[in-house]
Order: sequence, then C-alpha cells, then structure tokens
Amino acid sequence: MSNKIWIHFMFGLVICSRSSRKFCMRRYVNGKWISTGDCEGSERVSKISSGVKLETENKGWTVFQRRKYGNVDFYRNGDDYVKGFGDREGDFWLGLERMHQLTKGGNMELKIKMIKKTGISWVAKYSNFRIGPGSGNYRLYVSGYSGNATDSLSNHNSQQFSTKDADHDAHPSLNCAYIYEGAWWYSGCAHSNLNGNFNKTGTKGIWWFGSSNLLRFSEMKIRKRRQQ
Ligand SMILES: [Ca+2]
Repeated sequence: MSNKIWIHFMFGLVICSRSSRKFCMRRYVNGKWISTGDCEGSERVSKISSGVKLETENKGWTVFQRRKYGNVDFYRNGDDYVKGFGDREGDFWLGLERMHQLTKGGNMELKIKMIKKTGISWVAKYSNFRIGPGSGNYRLYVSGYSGNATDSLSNHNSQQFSTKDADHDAHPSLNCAYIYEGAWWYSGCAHSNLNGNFNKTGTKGIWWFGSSNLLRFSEMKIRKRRQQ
C-alpha cells in the first residue's frame, strides 16, 4: 500500500497508515500485535489481546462464526441465531439477518478454516455463498467447493436454517437440531455440524465430513468475490 510507511526499530515493527479519514498504527512487540486507531478491516483497537492476531489474519473478510475457546453456548433458540451472540474476538455467531443483508447482493465467497482435534488443518472454500431472507427461514445457497476438507456443505444447499425450537429441516419425523445439539441448515440431517457442542463427541459435537472428524476450531468468513 502506497500510504504505508514501514519503520524498523530494535524492539519491533511499526506500521503507520494515514489517509484523509483514518489513522492506524500497529506495533509487533514480544510476539503480539498492538493496534491503535482505525485500522482497516477492524474495529477501533487500543489493547493487546489474542483477538488481534485473528484480526490481522482476517483483513478483508467478515467472520460470521468462530469456535475456539468453548466458553459460549451455541445450543440456542432461533431468535438468538437471527440476532447473533457471543464475543467478536472469541467464540460467536454474527446473526442470520446480518448474514442475509451482507450476502443478498450476491458475488460473495465463503472460506471455512478448521482444525481437527488431531491437529490437522482443513480449509473449505466456496465461490458462491448467500443466505436467503427470514421469510424463508434463512436458506443456504452455496456452491463452488475447493479445498482440502472434502465438501460437506453442498449437501445442505437450499435448506432452511433450523434450531432446537424451530424445526425447518427435511427430516419428516426428527428434529435434527435437537438430535445433533446444534443449529444448522439441516437436511435430513447433516454432513457437517459446526454449531454443535464444543465439549461433546459423536454426532452432538463439532464436526465436518462425518462425526468421527471432531474439531477443536472452526471459523467461517465471507468477502466479496475477487474478479478472475
Ligand atoms: Ca424435522
């Protein structure tokens, strides 16, 4: 970026960015980034936290789901999933209505980063991602998979979002959200369950491509699709 000045000091690295509207400074000290001002792609930050590293990794992306610490309950009712909940620097769900507003114009891509409990890292990308309106229970529209994780979301394409109190899944007799202790675009029922129970194993846990692939981390994020 032409408006950035890189200055090296013995104690770390300072980046200054100045425009007519913004000022941002980031220092790298003792293995952590310290941000001050209005840094691009982030909220105003003037503190040291583990969230700062995530913030720099996610520049240009809007994260809408993260499971990392396991300190936020994800087994919630539909109202919470519509409005969102949790800690934006930790575990959270952005909210279905916000996700609909962000994606309704189209041309959005999705990236899912996962770390299995065995330590293996997986990435699943989708070149098309959109969430339908609340009047249709926030249907998922997804296609264009690439990555090393195996496609476990396309099976949920065109499904409505279900929670334990709002069964909109395709299974005629089961409430999949109850059975899988999560909230998802369940079909009848699931090939992935990223909003499952952080502390459980089996089908009620957090998993991708089958419940034997339990995860200790997941992050779902979107951005405007880059032109080819
Ligand atoms: Ca059902």
